[in-house]
Amino acid sequence: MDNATAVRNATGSATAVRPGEAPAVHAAEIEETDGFHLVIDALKLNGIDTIFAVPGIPITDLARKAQAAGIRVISFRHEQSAGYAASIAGFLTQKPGVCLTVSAPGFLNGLTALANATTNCFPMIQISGSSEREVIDLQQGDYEEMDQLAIAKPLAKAAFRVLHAEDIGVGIARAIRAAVSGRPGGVYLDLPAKLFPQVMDAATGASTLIKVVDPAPRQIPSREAVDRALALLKGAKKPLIILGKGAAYAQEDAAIRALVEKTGIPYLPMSMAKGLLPDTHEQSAAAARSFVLPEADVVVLIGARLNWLLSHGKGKTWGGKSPTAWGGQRYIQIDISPQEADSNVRIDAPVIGDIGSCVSALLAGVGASWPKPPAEWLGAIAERRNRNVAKMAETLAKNPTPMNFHSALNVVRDIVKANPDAYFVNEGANALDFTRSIVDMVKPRKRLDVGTWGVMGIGMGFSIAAAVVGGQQVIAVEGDSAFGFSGMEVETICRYNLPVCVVILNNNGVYRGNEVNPTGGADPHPLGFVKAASYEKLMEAFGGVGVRVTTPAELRAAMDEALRSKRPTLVNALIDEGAGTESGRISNLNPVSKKKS
Ligand code: FYN
Ligand code: ADP
Repeated sequence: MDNATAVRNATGSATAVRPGEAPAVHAAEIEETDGFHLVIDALKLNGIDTIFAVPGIPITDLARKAQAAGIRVISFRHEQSAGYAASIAGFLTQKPGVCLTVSAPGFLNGLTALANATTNCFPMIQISGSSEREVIDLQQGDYEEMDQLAIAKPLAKAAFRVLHAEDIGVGIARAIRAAVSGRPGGVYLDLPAKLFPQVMDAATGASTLIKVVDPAPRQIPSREAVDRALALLKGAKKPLIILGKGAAYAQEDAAIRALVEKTGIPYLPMSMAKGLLPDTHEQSAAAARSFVLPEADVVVLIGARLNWLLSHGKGKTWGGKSPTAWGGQRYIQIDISPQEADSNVRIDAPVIGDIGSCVSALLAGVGASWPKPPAEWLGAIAERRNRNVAKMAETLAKNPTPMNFHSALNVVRDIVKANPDAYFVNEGANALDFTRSIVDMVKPRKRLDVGTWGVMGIGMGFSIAAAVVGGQQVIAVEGDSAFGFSGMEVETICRYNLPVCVVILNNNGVYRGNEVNPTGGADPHPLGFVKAASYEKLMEAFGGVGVRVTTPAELRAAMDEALRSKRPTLVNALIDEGAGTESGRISNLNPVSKKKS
């Protein structure tokens, strides 16, 4: 049918319409719909009420009409931020976050976020417009020509393309199921430009839409798996529970807390699982992390993978410390993905199912006679924890000039403690690592950070999404380098008047800002930025509040006012440019040449 689009009239017979041509109107047609409206109706039918977008060819009118239809359309300055926003909205709500991008370059900009969502197990759908299939496939040089589906496939949990309006309902249903069922992930949905103006009668169109029933069905673990796990756990002398962001995602907070408390087992939260139980909980072993990991004999992983963040269960260490041999632990792993077990070391007792069902099944086997962990184990952890906490308190009490990470974060710690409902976004290297151990979280799913990849650039996208779908104040603590990746989105924050307080820990560079060009040449050092840059003016440029601070007292006053006023605020906290180590706590991953340059 050469360069034409099949459309259907009220009788269901197909006619051909060339691009730009209005479809023939038949007297019998009462009401028509088109591809634009079918996409919107399918999303709405499935409870998708927000889209994170960067409008342009060919999805401009989709964004416009989605807003007109009552979907909240949050329009960004760059697709990567829109994608990060969608992915964290998915994490917070268990509904796929939807990101809308234009073809080729916009698609590629969003793809980093889609890949990051897949890596982090966040449910997200990137819907991208694309160019003419026929021209792309013959590589004839179309506007923004790219075989987007092929490129997205290896980076997404699933990828689909819809060519005909009558398939939109199925396409969106498949995308939703793929994003949220089993292990959640990023899904790509390719919608070529020619799909949107395809017309069909409204009643037929409506009948093609699918409301997905039970999109993330419970998966019940087998009795044998649960019994095997309980038997292993019961015999443990040094048990440890590790809570990962899968546990936070599952929204089974009460069951998880009951399991931890009824067994009396110490637990370690991974970064985004902080607050699942309050960090102040007496069973938290966070402040004894490097002690409990090698020492534990039976480890229960709940929604956490034995990846690099847990040194693959093999005891590689970080931060230049001498290698601590660990390994030989026995593992119980609760996960929805049956393929996760044995990915790094042997898993003795995999418990496969959704976290709620698995934890409840284990809990049912933990009666009043359940043996509490041996006192020596708990005592050794308490001793190590108390020592680390006391050392930390000493460091935080100092008030050096200039301000450093610790004296600034001491203020942030107090303010987060006083505002437990606020979302807390965090990225950087030192700005991430210091903050993670200094700032306690007391509520689940409040701490949102760089996740599995340690990705920089999530800051403003995550902040915007948290404010939009969470409806709460957001505090974002950013390294000055990290902020640069998404800084332009402060315009978006101001445009939507969101209660976001960005705090930049500004030490003039990547890791720190005091290195100089060894050649003595005019170029700055590759890790250095403009000294004492006025980031606060960026927020002022768009009508928000910008504050420049150099002392903890000024930082406290600025943050207090931001949270009181709820206005978009950027606090530029100038700290010691020599503060900060290479790559923060993971310097072992950053090879350094021994040869003098
Ligand atoms: C933790 N700690 C504490 C507390 N909480 N001390 C006192 N009080 C409290 N509340 C201690 C903890 O016991 C550790 O000391 C130390 O602080 C650090 O804790 P952390 O951060 O939990 O542990 P660690 O070893 O750094 O964790 C490893 C890691 C982590 C890989 C999981 O570094 C991480 O999540 N890194 C992400 C890095 C990243 O993605 N960066 C972005 C790219 S940056 P000890 O027990 O004495 O060791 C590009 O360059
Ligand atoms: P962390 O980085 O915090 O350790 P990971 O992202 O490595 O966490 O691990 C999350 C794990 O949680 C993944 O293996 C994923 O399959 C699992 N998961 C996610 N949602 C659920 C769920 N509802 N039930 C069970 N497991 C889940």
